[in-house]
Amino acid sequence: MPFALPRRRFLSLAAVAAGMGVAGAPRASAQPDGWQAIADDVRRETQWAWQSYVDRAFGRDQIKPVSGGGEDFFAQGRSVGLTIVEALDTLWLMELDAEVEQGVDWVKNNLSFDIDAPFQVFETNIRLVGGLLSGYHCTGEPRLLELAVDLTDRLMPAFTSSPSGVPYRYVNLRTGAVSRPDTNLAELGTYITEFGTLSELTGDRRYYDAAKRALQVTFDRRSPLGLVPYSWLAPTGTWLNTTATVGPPADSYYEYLWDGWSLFGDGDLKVWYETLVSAILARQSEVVDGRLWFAQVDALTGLKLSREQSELAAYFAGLLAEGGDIQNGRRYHDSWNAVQDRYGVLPEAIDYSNMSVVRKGNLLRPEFADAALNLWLATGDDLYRHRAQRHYELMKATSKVQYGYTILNDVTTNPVVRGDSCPGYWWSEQLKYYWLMFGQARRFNYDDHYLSTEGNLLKGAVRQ
Ligand code: IFL
Repeated sequence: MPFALPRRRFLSLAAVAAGMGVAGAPRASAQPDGWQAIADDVRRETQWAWQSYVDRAFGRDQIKPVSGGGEDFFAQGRSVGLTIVEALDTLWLMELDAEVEQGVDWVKNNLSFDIDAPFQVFETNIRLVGGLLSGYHCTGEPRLLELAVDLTDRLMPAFTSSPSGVPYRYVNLRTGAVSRPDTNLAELGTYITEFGTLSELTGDRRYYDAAKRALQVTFDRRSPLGLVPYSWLAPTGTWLNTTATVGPPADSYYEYLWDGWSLFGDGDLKVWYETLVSAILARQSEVVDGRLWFAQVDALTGLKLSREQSELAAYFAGLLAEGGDIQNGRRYHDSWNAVQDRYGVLPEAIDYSNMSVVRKGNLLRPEFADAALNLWLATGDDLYRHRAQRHYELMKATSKVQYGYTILNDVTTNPVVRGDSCPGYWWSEQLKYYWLMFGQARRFNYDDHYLSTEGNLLKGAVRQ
């Protein structure tokens, strides 16, 4: 049976036309201007870091950029070339075609998912399934799609073994054995764009339906205040706590409600997004010293439980803008920009009641740049390019080491304290966001595109 969901294009522009707050705003474009020098710099840094990865850790999941070794991400001793898969579409958008070929060749000759080890379903989906699909979308290489289908079929027992349809957290890729029934909103609800893309490409609805069911179960069980706690038990599809947050481990659940609507035109998802986000704005938002933040609250009583704000929550500024609420998106990004002004590189978490640092590291996080890109695309306001430029310069000044870019263990000291790891998402996310904002990305459709929570391009590649 062919997969047939109504597609809806130019959604954000339609939202603008519907009077959602930005009518008349100049649209972001890729016209030549003074940004080219910094775009070239981003491309050079990417090429240099890629070469180090090839020289020192090719095929390993991640490079250790200080010591020059490699490390595994999903399972000890079982690297699956995560960095390669994550980097493919970024390299392609930058027209680094020799590097793309090098990566695709490695995947074709080496990558197999017949692995007798439990893999985290969420990370496997957003990083590997998404990376393979975006690589396929950009290059048209059929092996990438074959591998995405094979891998997703191996993930499916996480959904089909659960009576509620809410997926288990881990699945053994070879045996299909599932584990960790205790899960959370992000890990149970961040599938619909990758699985839906796969359903479109294969004509097999099972993927889309499985992803949507988990969203539906959790939406239907929202609290009477319209809030969804973050901790869940997979087989029963019931809450394990009552705390609601827009940060981890809930974050990308909200993204994928909007994204599923944006990509596939599924009106249910739009209603679910709007219902939940209006409850979040009503119950979780708080203004402190003129800055907008989102508290962790009790989903039943609305009581504020914590004013700790994870850096990862910065994505919400961009999501609000994508969903048409430009004003709150701008305000929330302003709040995070105040943190950038105060500390330079953003710490992993702050207490917004007094702007103090709660967690001192920064795992090369992309969320501030992600939100800047989405706000720039929605408003055309160069303010967001300037903020992203500062983000890039701060990263370069603090994270660049001998063999690439590393996470930081403490951003509050001078000099910063460095770790020795380069997460896969760094290749898929901020390098791409910077490039799209600063460069004239000839291979990117600025009017009609989709970037996943991991920055994977699933729509909008311009292939000549
Ligand atoms: O994997 C990344 C992705 O953006 C996500 N969560 C966290 C990571 C980056 O901080 O959805």
